Amino acid sequence: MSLIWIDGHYHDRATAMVSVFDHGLLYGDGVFEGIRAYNGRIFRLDRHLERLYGSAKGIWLDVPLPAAELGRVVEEAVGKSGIKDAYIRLVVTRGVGDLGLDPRKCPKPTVICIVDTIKLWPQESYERGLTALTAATPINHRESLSPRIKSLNYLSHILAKVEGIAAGVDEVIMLDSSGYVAEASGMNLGMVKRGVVRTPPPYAGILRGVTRDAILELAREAGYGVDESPLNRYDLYTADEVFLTGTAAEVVGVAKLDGRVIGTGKAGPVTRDLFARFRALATRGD
Ligand code: PXG
Repeated sequence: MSLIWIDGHYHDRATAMVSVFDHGLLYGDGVFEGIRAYNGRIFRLDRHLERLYGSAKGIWLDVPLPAAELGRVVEEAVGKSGIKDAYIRLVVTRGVGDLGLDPRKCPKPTVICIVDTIKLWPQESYERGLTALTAATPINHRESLSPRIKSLNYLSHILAKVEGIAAGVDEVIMLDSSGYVAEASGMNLGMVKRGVVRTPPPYAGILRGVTRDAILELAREAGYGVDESPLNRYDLYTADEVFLTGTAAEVVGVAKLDGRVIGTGKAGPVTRDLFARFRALATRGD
């Protein structure tokens, strides 16, 4: 079952509709967030709202209600849904306009909150680790559509994902147009070398993941070294461990990349430790 709030009204899956003139549909003109609730408690809602409003600002879109109010909508929708372990999708589109691009023709942004159940990778993926390849499709150039903006335009990530599907691997690693490692199709990337957790910095042109930030905090707390600096494929091939982080998957290891076995070829000890720490944090509710 899912519960959907659109501009102040609740719907179920069958009745939740938006106009074909909505610029979110016509042009991918909008922004979104993917959020999780653990046992009814929403994980880092403030961080997600901050990123949503930042993404909206980045595309010159005024969210028609303050962040605190939208936060209350999310809390209420999760409560009403009765779904304790929920996946929440917030979407703000430019709204209904005409068939031209001009955003000024869209007087009212559409605001959507979907509360649904969550589907995870099977347990064995966490133990075995994922297979991955480097996609030929680069991430969007950061001066074009900034990867910091979580926009409704996911085509480059989807095209990368399609490359992975065609090759029969679980995930793809995307590079920027200079060849530096950016992120996976819907997850951030980290690696471990000699006990140091390394990950590309946000300025490298990645989405600054809420899970990524939590993992870096947990890694520091646990006494691992943390290094945010650009990575290339050689760094990943020779890493002791490579892992991916995201709201849906949490923390998952990469066992094989571009045919190279990473480390011992299964989810490594630091990855498993960070996963356990993340689980404890998320279910504790901070
Ligand atoms: N990078 C990108 C490009 C993302 O879309 C992340 C990193 C991880 O960020 P968080 O804040 O979740 O730690 C995301 C996450 C999916 C899916 O199906 C993932 C995302 C959005 C939509 C779908 O895997 N976002």
